[in-house]
Amino acid sequence: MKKRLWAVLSAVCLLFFSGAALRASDYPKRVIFDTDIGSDVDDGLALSLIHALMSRGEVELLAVTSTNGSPLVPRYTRMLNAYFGRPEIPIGMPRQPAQVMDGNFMRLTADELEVLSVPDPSVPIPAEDAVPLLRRVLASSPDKSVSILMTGFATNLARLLDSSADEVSPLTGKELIAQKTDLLVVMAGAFHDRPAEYVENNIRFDIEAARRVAQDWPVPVIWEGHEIGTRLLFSQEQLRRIFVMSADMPAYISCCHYGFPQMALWDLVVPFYLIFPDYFRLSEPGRVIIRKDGTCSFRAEENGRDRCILPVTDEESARILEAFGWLISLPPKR
Ligand SMILES: [Ca+2]
Repeated sequence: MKKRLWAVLSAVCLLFFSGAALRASDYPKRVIFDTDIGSDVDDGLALSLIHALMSRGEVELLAVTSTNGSPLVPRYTRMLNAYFGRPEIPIGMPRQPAQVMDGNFMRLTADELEVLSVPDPSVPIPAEDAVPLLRRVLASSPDKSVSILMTGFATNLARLLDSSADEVSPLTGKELIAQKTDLLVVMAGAFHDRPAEYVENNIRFDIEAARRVAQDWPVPVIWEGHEIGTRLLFSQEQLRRIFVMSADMPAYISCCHYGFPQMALWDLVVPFYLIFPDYFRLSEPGRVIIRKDGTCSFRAEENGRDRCILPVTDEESARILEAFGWLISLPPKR
């Protein structure tokens, strides 16, 4: 009898505490994905992972904004969204991009899959100017309801921060971010195991924008440094096994066209962290400093806005890769 009572009490406690951790109002998490998709293959994999989280009811993707100004980006992104049955997700592009990178794997993958995924490829792709799109999405969202995920350089987010009041909102960009978002998760910088003069790509491609975001972003920021993704690798052989039941997925076909024997999975960490933070260990609170030459460092500070993801151990890496594999090979709901 005692045992049964204990079991009932334990179940009630479990329900209570899990309910506290996972309030219904927290899910699905509303996200904006800001990316330099096409510069490397892992942005597309990260977008596939977001779609899997969306199919599981954990995420609602409000918009994809690219900092890569390549004309291939809207075509590739729409193909990927359409493959998962969501061709209507708005796509934003930077006016006067800081960088244009035509990853050929985008063209090859779109050539192969567009006809199968997009109902009518002749319909113009609804890509629009990124900053007005970001402002519109934020202005129409409830307070503190949006998390922003950044896996490219910071051009769009710095311009959003500097944007003025307009017809969609009387708030400045900084006020909108403070009112409507709760968290920014960023892949940028390097905080462990790298020489002090190292400049990470997502900072190097637009140093001023990265400095602006690091200095003035008004809500908490989680930083994934370069050292995290370099310990999260898939080989082509691992990918072949992961996608054995779903070899027609854009993520797999993109990796085949990309052709590198090994892929580091920096950008997947960003959406994965948002939903599964317990897979990672974080630094104490502090502040990320980005210098004029693009080098950066983290300084511990009481009540600091920032935290860095700590380098993953071999055991943590194995668990995270296992979860990545399941998520990116999850077929769309038909
Ligand atoms: Ca990226």
